Amino acid sequence: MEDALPGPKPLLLNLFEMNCVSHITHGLWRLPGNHRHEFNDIGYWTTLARLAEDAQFDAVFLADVIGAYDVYRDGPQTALREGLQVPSNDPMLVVPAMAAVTDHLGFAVTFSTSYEPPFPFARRMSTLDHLTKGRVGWNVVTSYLPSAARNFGLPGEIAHDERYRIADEFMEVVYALWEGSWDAGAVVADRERGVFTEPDRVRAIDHDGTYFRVAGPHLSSPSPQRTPLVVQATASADGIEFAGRHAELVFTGGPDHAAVARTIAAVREAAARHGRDPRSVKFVVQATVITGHTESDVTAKLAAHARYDSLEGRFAHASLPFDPLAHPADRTVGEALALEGRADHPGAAGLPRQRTVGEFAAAIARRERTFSAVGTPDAVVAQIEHWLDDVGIDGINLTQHHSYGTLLDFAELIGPRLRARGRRPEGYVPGQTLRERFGGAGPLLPGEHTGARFRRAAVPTP
Ligand SMILES: Cc1cc2nc3c(=O)[nH]c(=O)nc-3n(C[C@H](O)[C@H](O)[C@@H](O)COP(=O)(O)O)c2cc1C
Repeated sequence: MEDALPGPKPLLLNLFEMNCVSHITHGLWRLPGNHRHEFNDIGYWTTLARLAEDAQFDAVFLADVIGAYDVYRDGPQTALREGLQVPSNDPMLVVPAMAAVTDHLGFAVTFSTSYEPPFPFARRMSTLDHLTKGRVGWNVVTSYLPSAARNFGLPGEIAHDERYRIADEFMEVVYALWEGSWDAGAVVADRERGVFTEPDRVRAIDHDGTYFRVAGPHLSSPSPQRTPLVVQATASADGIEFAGRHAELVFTGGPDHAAVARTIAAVREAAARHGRDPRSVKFVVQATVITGHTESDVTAKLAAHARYDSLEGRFAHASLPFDPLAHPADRTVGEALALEGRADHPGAAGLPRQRTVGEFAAAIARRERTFSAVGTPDAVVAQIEHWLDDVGIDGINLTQHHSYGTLLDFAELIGPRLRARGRRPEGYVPGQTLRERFGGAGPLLPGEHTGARFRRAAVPTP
């Protein structure tokens, strides 16, 4: 008998969030009926989580930054006025609220390896993994804002390659704590003998490295996944190598589909070099979906977005080292930079100096996301299937233009069509950890993963 044909490739589906009013949709917090400004209220998060679980999303993916955007116009004023990722709150702290009102929804939380030490972070993640019964992932980032470095006592940003060296050692420490410090079965909770934990099944890690010295033992007992699902946001050469060693899910992007396909191939090659199954690494991209019952519904949504979109928010988010609004449109970007004394600013390196300021600003104003599906539900589904089958991504982080409208539109118009076409599962698998949801064979890191080397040989039960 011939092997059965494989079914259609399924879509991994995350809702993209940030604990702030304006994440990546500049100015749209003002859209009528948008609840984004309620992010300080725990009710915003519990409502969001319930809706996301009703819509059978795999996870809420929480981005984060640890400094204000202050390059544009030499200060944080524009970011503050626009609500651009400031004010913003800690992403980890909203997870228990969302977990308490859901049973299946996962949570991928961003945390940077560059500034805060690994020991307390490992404990916080273990706590979340326990409280959620294994529904958390960690989006490993190395950060990119110079302002973040200054918040942690450094004069400026750490060089890109060094950030990744720190990140590698950070991973060694947390793997040792999560995978190696406690044996399975160390906690016996034996009332008769008065023993809660068998002391000889827990040990120090005694890490003594270039950037960190951590004694251990880990303070948390092993959580359902031990190491939470390792996610990483990257598109650079250093990042690709790191992803090959560590990432189980890569959040990536690029200027076009071909660039993203190249990154996917490069990470898979790096994973194979590190002895891992290249197909075990999955890829998600940030995606825009704007849909409605009819073409005119879609047109109306686009018109509302155009009305509220903020160009200054986009400039501040892009950390432009000059102000296009302060120059005549026919001046070149190079001339504008020189006039502002910014020709040698690090942020000016990739700017198109020959273009006029007017053309440059217009390009930023109409900048489309690399993955953008706008139209009737059938057209959107066809686009998503093209991304899965032809570009090679595995899933999306859905950009929210409107809370909770974006989610409700997807739930009503796109989710059922994806399920009918075999692109989404029919419901959740009870008790599944986030690692299993994203393709893992079990709740723990696979044996060939870099982190599994930190496991101690199983101790036989006496
Ligand atoms: C798709 C994508 C999403 C990212 N999201 C975040 C984020 O939420 N917070 C953050 O500090 N950095 C984020 N980063 C940047 C990372 O911090 C990364 O360390 C930075 O150096 C850019 O990645 P790369 O240089 O390895 O491509 C993101 C990067 C990419 C490519």
